[in-house]
Amino acid sequence: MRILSIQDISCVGQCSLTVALPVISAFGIETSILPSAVLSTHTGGFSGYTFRDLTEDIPKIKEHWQKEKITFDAFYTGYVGNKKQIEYIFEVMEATKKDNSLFIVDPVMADFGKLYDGFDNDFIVEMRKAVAKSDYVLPNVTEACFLSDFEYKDGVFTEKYVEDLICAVKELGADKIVLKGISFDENTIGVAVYDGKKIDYYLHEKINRRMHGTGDVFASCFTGALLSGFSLYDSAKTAADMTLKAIKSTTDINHWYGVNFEKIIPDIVELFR
Ligand code: PXL
Repeated sequence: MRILSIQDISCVGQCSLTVALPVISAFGIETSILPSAVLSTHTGGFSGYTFRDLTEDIPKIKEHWQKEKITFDAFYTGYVGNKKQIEYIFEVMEATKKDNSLFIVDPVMADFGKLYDGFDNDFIVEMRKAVAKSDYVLPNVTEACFLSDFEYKDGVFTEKYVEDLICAVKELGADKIVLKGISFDENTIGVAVYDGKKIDYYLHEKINRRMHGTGDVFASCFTGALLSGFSLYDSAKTAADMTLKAIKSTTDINHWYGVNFEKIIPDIVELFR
């Protein structure tokens, strides 16, 4: 079993590949990487970060892999630096996929009602194509709204709002959807899991603290669990539990830029003991 994770390297910041690589590896899964860019830090809260765009390396990397007959059982994409990369990612997948390789898309681009630095409408249009090709898509509510042109609402939702939003993402061509950041009251938060037929919820305690990198911890745990044979619902539940534990492990109030996901690595290893 070998997976390819495609996202940036933020040298400091506990996100993207510096999370995916250790977390998925802890599940015992060989994790290859395709860095979309190298940044000195992530873009959420630091200023003056460097950004080395690796777009033009992608076709050359693909050609080499093709020559070496390297293939992957699954692809997991996260933060992608620009819309051209999405097109290149499709080419990489075409060249290196097997008959039944899985495509997991975390459409990283926004949170709390706002696009991250550097993203625009053209990027959203391109990301919709990735969602349409995906087997599993893992948006937060903001990303789901941008992708499906749905009205964004903050805070506590109604079931009708969540169901309509999932329907709107499904209309983009998504197959299975895990919608993150669902809350029906002040004290709980969790995920809505759509398996193609019905929606199930997994709700847990809500920590009232905005943290960076939690989406990447969730997506990496989800991917690791799914590829380890967990069901869709159990993968989402495991990912939510692990993410909550990583948040709770981040006890230093000044540690604002990420979560101490390192503390969940022993739990992941323990899952398969
Ligand atoms: O955690 C998502 C993420 C990944 N990579 C970079 C980011 C962000 C969120 O801000 O800036 C570079």
